[in-house]
Amino acid sequence: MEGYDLIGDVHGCGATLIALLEKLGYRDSGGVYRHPQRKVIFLGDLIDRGPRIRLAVTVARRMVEAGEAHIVMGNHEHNALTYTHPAPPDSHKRWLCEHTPRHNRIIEATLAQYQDYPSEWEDTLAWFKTLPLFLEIDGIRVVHACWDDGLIGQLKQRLPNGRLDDQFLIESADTSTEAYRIIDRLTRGANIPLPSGIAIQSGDGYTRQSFRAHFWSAHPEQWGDVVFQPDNLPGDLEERVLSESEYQRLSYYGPEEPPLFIGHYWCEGIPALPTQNIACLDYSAVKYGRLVAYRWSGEKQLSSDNFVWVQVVNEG
Ligand SMILES: [Mn+2]
Repeated sequence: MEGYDLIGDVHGCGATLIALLEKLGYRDSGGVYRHPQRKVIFLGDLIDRGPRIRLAVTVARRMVEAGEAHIVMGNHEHNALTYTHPAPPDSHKRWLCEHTPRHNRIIEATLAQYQDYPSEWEDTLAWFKTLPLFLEIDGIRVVHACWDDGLIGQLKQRLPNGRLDDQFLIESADTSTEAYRIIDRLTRGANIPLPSGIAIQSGDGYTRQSFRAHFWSAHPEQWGDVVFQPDNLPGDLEERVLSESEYQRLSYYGPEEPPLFIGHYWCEGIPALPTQNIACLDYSAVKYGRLVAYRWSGEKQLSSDNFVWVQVVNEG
């Protein structure tokens, strides 16, 4: 074993995933992509938005089940689980995640593409439920959006291998619970609410009332020190001072920690490292960006020379 190839958010770009695997030297053998010396780690968010969701899931799942890859759960897999899980009888809801227009839209492409394959969809949901929320393996760490040591410690006490059980899934749909705080932070990262009346119209057509904050600034003072998303903050909000409670709610991952790989943040442009021990591999593949991998071979200090990517191919 030489190392791991970590692959960012695929979001249904199944043909592009195959192109990236082939560029990395993986070959289809008996329906499973394999490399003689390496294994893949997927960072979650295989589904939603893109045109070849079933292909993306099938390629990744076959690799995981054959022992050729690992994977962590993304917020879109978690959403799919709560969207399709009935709410407990004592609640006022029908589903754990209510079928609002916004939630319907997020999962629309996935439901459409599995529409004629209901048993495959059920089986896929059952597989999603087995995906761990984090990995610590051979000296690296992997999580979809944010590594928070305190919350991961709490999670390990309840679920030592990081895999959901039904009780935890149900609890995670209730914003007042510890399970919600854990899933939200690990798969969605820290979001800081914008002042009331201010919203961001982001490039993907969604309106956001909060912005995504990162977790690698040792002493952030202003909103601009932690913002991590493609859309700029409106007006002069970059200079707005972080309040004490905003500051206290942030996570922090220091430079002495093991290398960490994340997806989730819709980066744009040429892949770059935010710090020497953190790589974000989500480069907005589905918006005709890049599907990005990091080729890790044991180094403690990451290098931007180890990014490998393909432009999104014609998925039609
Ligand atoms: Mn995500």
